[in-house]
Amino acid sequence: MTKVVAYLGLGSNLQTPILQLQSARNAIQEMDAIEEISFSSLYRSPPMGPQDQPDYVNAVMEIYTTLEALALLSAMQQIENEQGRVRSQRWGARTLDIDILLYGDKQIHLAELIVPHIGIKERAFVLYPLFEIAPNLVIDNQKLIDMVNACPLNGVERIA
Ligand code: ROI
Repeated sequence: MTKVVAYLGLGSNLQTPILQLQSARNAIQEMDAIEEISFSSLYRSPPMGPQDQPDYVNAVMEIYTTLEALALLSAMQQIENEQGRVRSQRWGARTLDIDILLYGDKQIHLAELIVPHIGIKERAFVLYPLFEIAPNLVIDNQKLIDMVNACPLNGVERIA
């Protein structure tokens, strides 16, 4: 089985977000088909989208996985659901969101999964934690550091 390096973006703004992320990290670590390589600091970030919702806590996790991309996606959705994720309003508050940001250097264009994740470039709450743990990444021929330098922090701050 080949081991792929993947990056996951985690976010929560309900039900004690820091605990949501810690519990998601534990659940991911416990999977046989996944091995944690690194986990970024936690970052507090103002909501992107509707502003009448609490601030988010975001982080990025680097893993080895033997799961295919779609199997990884459904495993992450299962963890979201186990932690009480309810999909109500588009871009609304959520207890837990786990996005596949990168899956090796694969380009995936399926209805249910687009990788590299489309939001990476514009989202400070993804770029800054990703840069913290993988400063030398190149995504679609563009250096991550250049994306970071082109993206203002927009209120994102590392939680001490
Ligand atoms: N905004 C922030 N700051 N962090 C998120 O993780 C996040 N996730 C989302 C939307 C609703 C787009 N806004 C977000 O899905």
